[in-house]
Amino acid sequence: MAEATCDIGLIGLAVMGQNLVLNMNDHGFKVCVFNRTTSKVDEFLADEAKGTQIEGAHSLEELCSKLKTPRRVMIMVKAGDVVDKTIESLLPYLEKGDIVIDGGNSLFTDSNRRTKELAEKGLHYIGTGVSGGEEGARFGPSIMPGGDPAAWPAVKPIFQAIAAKVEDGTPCCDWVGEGGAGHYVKMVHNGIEYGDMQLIGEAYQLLKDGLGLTADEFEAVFAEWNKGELDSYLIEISTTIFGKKDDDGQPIIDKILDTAGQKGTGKWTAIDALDNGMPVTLIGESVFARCLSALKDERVVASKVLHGPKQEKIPAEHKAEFIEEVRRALYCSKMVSYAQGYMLLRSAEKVQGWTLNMGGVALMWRGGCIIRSAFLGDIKKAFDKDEKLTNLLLDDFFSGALNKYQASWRKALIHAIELGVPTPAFSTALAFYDGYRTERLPANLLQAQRDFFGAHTYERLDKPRGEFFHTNWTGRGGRVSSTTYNA
Ligand code: NBP
Repeated sequence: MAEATCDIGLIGLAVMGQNLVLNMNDHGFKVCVFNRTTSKVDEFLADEAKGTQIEGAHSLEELCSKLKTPRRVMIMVKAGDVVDKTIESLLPYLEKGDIVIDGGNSLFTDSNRRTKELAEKGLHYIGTGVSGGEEGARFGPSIMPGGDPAAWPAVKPIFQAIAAKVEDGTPCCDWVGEGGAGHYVKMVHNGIEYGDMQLIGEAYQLLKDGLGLTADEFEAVFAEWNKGELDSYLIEISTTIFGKKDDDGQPIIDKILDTAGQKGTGKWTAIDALDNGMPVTLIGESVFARCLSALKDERVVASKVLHGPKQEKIPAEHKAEFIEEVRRALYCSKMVSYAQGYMLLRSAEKVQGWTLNMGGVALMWRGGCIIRSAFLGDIKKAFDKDEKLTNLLLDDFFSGALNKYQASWRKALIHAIELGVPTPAFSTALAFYDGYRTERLPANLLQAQRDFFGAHTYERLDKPRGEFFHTNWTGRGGRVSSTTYNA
């Protein structure tokens, strides 16, 4: 019988699992590891984990026998059925009070279900988002835990020790909420990441096609942007990417095929937004933009058949002005994207019955993760000022910046249209901004049409909300109207 000396067990020695284990070891926790292909356990112990106190196991039974009770077992495997199968195989070796943690990118509804199913067996479940990729996992990720709150005190010291820290030392990890709340917040994080990346891509293409900037010039422009309002990890790594040369001395960026991949979390965010009736348009457009990029062969054919405007470059004397317009368009669109992401979080609170700490979420995203940025500090301040804030765009700081920059944002888009450069995310952000600030939208006509063809009824400006009217538009319809409900 093995001695139960390990603080935590980790299953899944791929890139995230290995790095999290090494990070836990650095912080003084004794970890026991297991992987389906057990040769990876031996390789890891002989290589990356050599000289550490990390232990290995060749079966789940052995893993569980080496853990102090209550046992803490973290699963870092491919999301989906694999997680359910792994939990199933673990159950015979767990006892009441033990804690199962899923740190992969699981769908939040799976985490809702697993929290309940394990609670029925007397086990505690934590579904946690982990962001920051390989380097984050190794040196400080952003960690977004949810699930069974009873398990949090036992997991908190480990997670907060290994998480990234902001300037004052606060860890980018705190309790998010019950059930799938942690994975939900991670899903929205990933959706926002899709949006940020698409926006940066559109700024790049607009400047490339509009001014013909070279990779070296982009490196300089992005380095400058990274010193101001756009200061962020993604702008920083883009700067490095622009500077990286291939073996022949040419920039690698110019040689990379323009088709984007995706693993599904952006799509989940967009689907959830549709399910909840939330206009999270920028993330939706970002997912579709990746889908369009994947149609490379069709685009090559279409490029020879379909004409755009005669592409005139922006005159050289307007170069600095145009770069600044694009920077402002990027910043304004980013504000809209985050405002939409937070609208989705607000709606999830109502639908799922969670209470999310919005400022706390901004703090968790402030460091360690892919969307980390100075800007998240401003979001945190907005929710510190008013924790019930309905929309970020209504906070003084954000409304002030938008009012100041909106004219430049529009100019950048006018240039995009004139040049024929696709800017789906910039454009949808501006459309949302204009829609959100419009007191009277054309939905009155839409309601009249619905009532005309389907007797769907409408409300009136001159009557209290909740009173529904039907007009016999042609004189031929009956008096019966359709039931009012939202589908
Ligand atoms: P992968 O998502 O590539 O998963 C590989 C791991 O899953 C290996 O340990 C593999 O074991 C195991 N596995 C598979 Br695949 N099928 C299995 C099965 N049927 N039974 C048992 N184990 C199985 O690893 P990752 O990139 O480290 O990501 C782990 C989790 O973290 C995922 O949910 C991912 O979405 C999430 N995540 C990844 C990142 C990132 O940057 N990569 C960032 C944030 C979150 P094997 O060695 O025997 O094949």
